[in-house]
Amino acid sequence: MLDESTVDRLARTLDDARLERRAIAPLTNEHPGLDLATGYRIQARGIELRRARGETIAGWKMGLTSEAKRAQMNLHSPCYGVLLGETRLPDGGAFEVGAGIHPKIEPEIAFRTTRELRGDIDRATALAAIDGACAAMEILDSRFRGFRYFSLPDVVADNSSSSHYVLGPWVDPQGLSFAALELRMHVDGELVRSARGEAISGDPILSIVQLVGMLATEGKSLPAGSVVLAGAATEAVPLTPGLEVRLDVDRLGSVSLRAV
Ligand code: OOG
Ligand code: MG
Repeated sequence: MLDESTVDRLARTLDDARLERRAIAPLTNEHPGLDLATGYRIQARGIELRRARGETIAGWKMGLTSEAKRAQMNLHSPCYGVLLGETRLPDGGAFEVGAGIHPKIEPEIAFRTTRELRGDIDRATALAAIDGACAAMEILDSRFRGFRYFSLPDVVADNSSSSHYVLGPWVDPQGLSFAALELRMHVDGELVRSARGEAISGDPILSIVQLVGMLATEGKSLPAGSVVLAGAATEAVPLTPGLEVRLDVDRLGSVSLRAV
């Protein structure tokens, strides 16, 4: 366990790296004993720094909820990060690659909650608490060199590599079998990634259940009105200027973004 002043210093180091678009060494180089709980404390401190500058919490992202992502990152358990409303890009809009360090994009499904969720909940409770689902893409960016082979506490401290996200139009979720929906991500019109919803936590709704359980261990709840990214269904794709990326999800529709 690190003391508060070290947690604060590491959160500021990551915040500066993000603002200055500069990759840094993993925190575990300097602090090999950094554990997951401390990673979440550094994440929370980093979010406090951003809120103090006027950014707002729009929701949460689950990460490493699919086997494809766990294999790509060589990390073996799910994690979460906070979504700041200011990092949402408009559907069909542009993302400036130079505003990041080494950004990647990945296909996701997002949910919107209508009531507070707390503690040990089941799938039916999570489903009953959402009023919208949509096709979504997350832009990840790691503040660590190489974007690879770092530890879970490092990733968590870095807000689970959150950079930006884009949401398609909200759809009524009731009656949909999210596990069966096919996600297809196209780059410049060519299909580059595809998977069924079941790749995400066995069922994307279970990502909400997991998130609520993880928040509960810290005595926190998932507030009403939260956006939840369920985690990528496939490996992420590196973004370079000029790429047009579109995700189509059965029954949910499409979402797109241009890298500039
Ligand atoms: C960690 C974040 C993973 C997802 O959807 O699996 C994530 C990373 O890949 O750097 O957002
Ligand atoms: Mg993601």
